[in-house]
Amino acid sequence: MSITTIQTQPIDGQKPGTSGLRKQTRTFMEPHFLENFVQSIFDGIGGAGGKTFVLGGDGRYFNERAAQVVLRMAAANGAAKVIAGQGALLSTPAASNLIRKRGTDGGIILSASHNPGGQDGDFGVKFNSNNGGPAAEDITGRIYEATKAISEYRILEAHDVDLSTVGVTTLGDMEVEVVDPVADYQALMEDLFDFDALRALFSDGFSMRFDAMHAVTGPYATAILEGALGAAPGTVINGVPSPDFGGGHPDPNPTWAKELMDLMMGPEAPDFGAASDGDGDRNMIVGRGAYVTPSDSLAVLAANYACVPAYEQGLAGVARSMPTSRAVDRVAEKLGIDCYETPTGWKFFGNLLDAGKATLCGEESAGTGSDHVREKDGVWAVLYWLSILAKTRKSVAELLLAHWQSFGRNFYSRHDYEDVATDKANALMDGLRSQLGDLPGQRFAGLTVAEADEFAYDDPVDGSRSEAQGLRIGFEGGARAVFRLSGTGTQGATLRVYLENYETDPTRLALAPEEALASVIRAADALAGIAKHTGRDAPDVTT
Ligand code: VG1
Ligand code: CO
Repeated sequence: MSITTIQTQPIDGQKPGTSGLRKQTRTFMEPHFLENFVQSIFDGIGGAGGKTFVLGGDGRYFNERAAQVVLRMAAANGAAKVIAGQGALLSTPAASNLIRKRGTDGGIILSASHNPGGQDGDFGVKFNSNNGGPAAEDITGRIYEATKAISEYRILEAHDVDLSTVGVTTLGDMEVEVVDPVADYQALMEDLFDFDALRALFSDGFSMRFDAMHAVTGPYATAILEGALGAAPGTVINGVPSPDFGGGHPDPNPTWAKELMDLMMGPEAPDFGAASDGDGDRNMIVGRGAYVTPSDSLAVLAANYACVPAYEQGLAGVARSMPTSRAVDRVAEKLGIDCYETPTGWKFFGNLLDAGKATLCGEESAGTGSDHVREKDGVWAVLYWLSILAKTRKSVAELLLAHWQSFGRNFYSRHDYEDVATDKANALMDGLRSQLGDLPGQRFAGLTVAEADEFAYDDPVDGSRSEAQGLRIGFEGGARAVFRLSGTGTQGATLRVYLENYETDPTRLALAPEEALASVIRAADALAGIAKHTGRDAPDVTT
């Protein structure tokens, strides 16, 4: 087998976004596109020589082809070993776990996460560091610099590695170990949770539905819920990963997981419902007739830490992304622990978790996780909820109401305007940014602005600063609107408007979110001119 050095040129647009590099699948399949980026990862981390990496992906179209390219390039770049999931599959949290458990130098995850897959969908590549978490901004910055300077890449000429069977083989001088994608992850879950208590819940007749959305969590949820915990066969639906996610959009929210939502809001609803995304790091939680917003979910998990063996000694602290509602802040206050506010994207939690400052983290985009790995973790969140339900034997609706009665309710919604022309989205953000200083004291749709700024984050662990992380407007009375542009889309710009209103009046806790948020929705449009700039009179997706 020989190593070939291929001459290449920088390709525009290889800047990693919120979570790695995401592009349309067809773009990734263009000549040199994947190879340039993979070589730039190796160059950006100071070379692959002698290193060990984890490799896996969410099973979308091009997953296995891309995995073979990464293997040949890792071998040609002198890597000592790659640990790959069988069939090139690994959920993102399972990859994070393997990186940590096996003490590797990092890992490459092939996924565009919640973006649709298939030849006409999206693909993505992400590098995770040796702590198991998404590479921090200094590393993604070096990878991006490498994409702009690249002139050649190295690849081994070889046949495909057989990834279909567990075991150890070689590729050139590099060792390839193919592992069961589920086993180590399941063992970790058994360490964290009381599986006996969960088994007892199911054997007492508790019913649930887990929608894997034809994505990577199918094998994990089936092995853990139906296998280890004895949930009824059929608990996991859409449980076989498919290259185009069954033609669906593997984003677990009320819009894209409509099948599950309809079931949970109807007469045949089981006790509990959950869904996960393409790569298994997101979760949606829904009880019978009760949808749980991700922001509320984080707050409920934090408040009920004593229901899980791994956390019953107490939480070191909690962290949430800036646009996530402040429901968890109130729990932290009551528990007397720190609450950190970070920019959007899981990479910003890494330092807090590594330093032992935070135990639980969460994002409004259906991501919750803890210090057990360095990624958000969908199946983990489901097992955490099940632990609370097993311990309290209350319904989701009862738990939520009790939570709001003691902490107040942070009504919350996110409005997404997708595929907006980039110049129009930028004009909206620039226009709003330029007014920030003058907004306090002004009234919009009946609400008075109390404060307005552009969020910047100073990492309390390494002192790094991340600027321009979203525009936030606080109103008198506690309502808030946040504006930012997505960093995971592949077409045009996606404007995200995050809306929040805080309520403590016991007679108003059960209001419909649209009603409780009506004034802040109007105020957000009035001050940013959403309709005027985008030409849209309603969001494409509301979560
Ligand atoms: C979105 C979410 C963010 C999440 C990111 C990756 O980013 O808002 O909270 O961390 O996706 O999630 P953006 O920049 O589009 O708003 V995943 O599950 O797609 O890796
Ligand atoms: Co994801």
